[in-house]
Amino acid sequence: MSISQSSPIIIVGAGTWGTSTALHLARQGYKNVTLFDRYPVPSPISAGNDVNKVVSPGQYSVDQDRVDVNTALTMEAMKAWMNDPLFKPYYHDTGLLMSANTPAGMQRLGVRVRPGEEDNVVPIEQPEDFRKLAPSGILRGEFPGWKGYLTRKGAGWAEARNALAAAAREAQRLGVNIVAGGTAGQVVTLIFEYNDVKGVVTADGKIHRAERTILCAGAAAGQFLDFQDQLRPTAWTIAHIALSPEERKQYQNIPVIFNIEKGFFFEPDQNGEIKLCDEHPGYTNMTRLPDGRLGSVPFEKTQVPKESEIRIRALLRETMPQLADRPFSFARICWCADTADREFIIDRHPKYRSLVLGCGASGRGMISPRGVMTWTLRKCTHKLTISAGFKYLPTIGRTIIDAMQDKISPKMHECLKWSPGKATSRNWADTLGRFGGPNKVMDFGDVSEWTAAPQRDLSKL
Ligand code: FAD
Ligand code: FSA
Repeated sequence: MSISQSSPIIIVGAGTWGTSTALHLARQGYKNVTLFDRYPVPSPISAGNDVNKVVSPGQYSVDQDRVDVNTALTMEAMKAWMNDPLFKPYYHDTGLLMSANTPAGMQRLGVRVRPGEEDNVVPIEQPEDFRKLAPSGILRGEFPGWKGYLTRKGAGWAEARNALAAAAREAQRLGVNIVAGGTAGQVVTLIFEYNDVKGVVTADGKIHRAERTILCAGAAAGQFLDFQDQLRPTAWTIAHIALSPEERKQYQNIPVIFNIEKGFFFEPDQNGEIKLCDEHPGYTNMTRLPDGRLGSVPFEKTQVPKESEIRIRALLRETMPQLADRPFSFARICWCADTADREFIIDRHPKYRSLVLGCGASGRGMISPRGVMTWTLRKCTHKLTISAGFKYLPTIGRTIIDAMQDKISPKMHECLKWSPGKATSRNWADTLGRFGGPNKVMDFGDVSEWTAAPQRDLSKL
């Protein structure tokens, strides 16, 4: 049954993708949209509730159809970060350094830059070239074995939480009903009826019926629907260190420094803190589920494993050793949902046709060893290997609505469709092509020691 602009539509999850969907529904004139979240926006458990996120036109596949789909999605998002008045204020075009330091990492990075032929993408191979990426004395490290390339313009970072909150405010201004926080916002179940989904029930016992229900619950999506092992909640690790007011100015205007085997960091945020992540294949929390199956179950924690702290400090020792022993001012684990091939799931459910899925937003990336591919950008050939879910905040909602309206192109549908076949006999420990740490998926069940960074109310940052 087709819907009209006044049909009731419910979105579960006011995180990155749910908020984007609400915004685009409102922009397209839909008048009866309700966005539910367990927490007030920005939710402390949203992966997008973070000071900053990398924004870049990353390419990640060897398959031409996927390259085309990714190009369409990333170009649309990049254009919006640079031109949409709602998002433009939150985008910082600082440039992005992508690097690695072992032969395997470098092969995955696939850098094939011919110096001098492309002014915007330049190889960075010597320690002094890395050090020159920031004002003198900031990147003081030895960068041992690091090699990579700098994209000078057209890549950088976004003020993640601020952009997410702005998108939610704009959706609300355009008429979206946001029910966030408390029992009224917490969805406990979808309403399964006549082989379809007809809305949601919230923790206050209320029944909310809808003609379309859009599931954008990030790492929690598997609580509402049997994804047949398509989603693996997986967590990564974030820490902040605080700079003095004098240091803040000195550390500004540096590109995002990203090593796909060690981690990444950004220039200081508006509070004068530097955010750092150690890179690794992720942490699961494998648990026996009530139905007897094994699954990774997300939980909240504003600390990181001590082993993650050690990795973050190792990253600092190689890059900014002067900060390597500084205490963390904040730390948190951050959950995403990885599909078996790291592709997104944006589709109408094949059985429950009124249910639309905007799921699996973990970083897309090259998963197979044959993924050593170079591609040509003007005269220079190179490849970026990551294309994760936050950067699509300004535009992904439009694609999710296309799926809802059956307007998605066949090529895009093929790429993003509900595909339990890809998850048959899924290996939960698959690194999915990621590097870093022990080069294997870790499990929180094996973690005995955590940091003791100061606690902070994440919704008030
Ligand atoms: P979320 O933003 O997590 O939203 C899910 C929402 O569902 C939350 O608001 C939650 O409160 C809500 N919810 C959960 N349960 C319920 C319930 N029962 N009822 C109602 N609501 C509920 N991407 C990039 O592009 N660049 C980066 O640099 C980058 N860095 C990252 C670093 C880390 C450490 C991590 C973990 C991810 C990173 N990502 C990055 C990926 C990106 O953050 C995610 O892909 C994206 O934010 C996921 O969006 P989402 O809407 O699917 O999930
Ligand atoms: O350029 C990007 O999209 C960065 S994604 C950051 C990250 O932490 C990954 O490095 C990690 O592997 C995971 O996908 C979560 O996001």
